[in-house]
Amino acid sequence: MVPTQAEIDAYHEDGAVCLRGVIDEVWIERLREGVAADMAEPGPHVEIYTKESDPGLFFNDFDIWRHVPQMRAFALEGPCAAIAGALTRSSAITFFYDQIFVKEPGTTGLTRWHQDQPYMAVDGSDLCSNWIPLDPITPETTLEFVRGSHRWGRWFAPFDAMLDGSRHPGTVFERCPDIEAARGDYDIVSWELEPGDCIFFQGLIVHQGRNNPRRDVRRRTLTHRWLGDDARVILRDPPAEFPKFPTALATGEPFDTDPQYPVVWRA
Ligand SMILES: O=C(O)CCC(=O)C(=O)O
Repeated sequence: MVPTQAEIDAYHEDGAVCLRGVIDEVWIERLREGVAADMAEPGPHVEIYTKESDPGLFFNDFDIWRHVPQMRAFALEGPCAAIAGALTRSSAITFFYDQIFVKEPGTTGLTRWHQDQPYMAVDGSDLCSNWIPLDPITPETTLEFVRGSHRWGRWFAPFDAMLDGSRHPGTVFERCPDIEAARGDYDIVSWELEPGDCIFFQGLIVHQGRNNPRRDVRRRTLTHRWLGDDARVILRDPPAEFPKFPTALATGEPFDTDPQYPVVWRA
């Protein structure tokens, strides 16, 4: 699948674009198997945000491709790296990591308004994520974006709202405004999706993942983080949350000099 010029323009202008029918049913079924395998035997960094007494279950895991073969095959051989390459107009795409968000029926865990890139030791504008639903997504369960916010030139402090509410203690980032309290002031965009559809978005766009108040459908989603031409390591103090696994890379280096971050696509 090659994005159209209009889709490439939307990615740059809006910061997020929804591409329809880009992942076939065979991949979707393998990814569902991959989620089940990871939930049965999660990786070392898994986080469960719901408490025993909460309704539903909010399960979040990272770097699943390292221990689940279906996730590895999809990351390295699936269609998303090429799409990220076209959208970022890069000559090569390096795979940073994958992440799953499972919100079982009745889960009240919002993934609150945030930017992704401040959580990562990544500098540059060619950090591109994709969000792949494995269940139908409706307005109440979707991912929402503040259109064009990746061009604000602002970096918002990471926070651990879902675990303990703590915020990044450094001073390099400013605090994210309370977008939820003033939704009408922002140009918020979202889509309804079917399995096979995929949203691609830029690393600095402000976004929020909704709950799963529905009783009849699970909300299983898979995200990949792709690094295009200008992405470089930036080490901050305190260190970024990602990468989770240690690396010897230094500020200014491209990620692909560490084999943990394979180049998976070239133009
Ligand atoms: O699915 C969600 O709730 C949040 C997803 C997200 O924030 C991301 O993939 O960056």
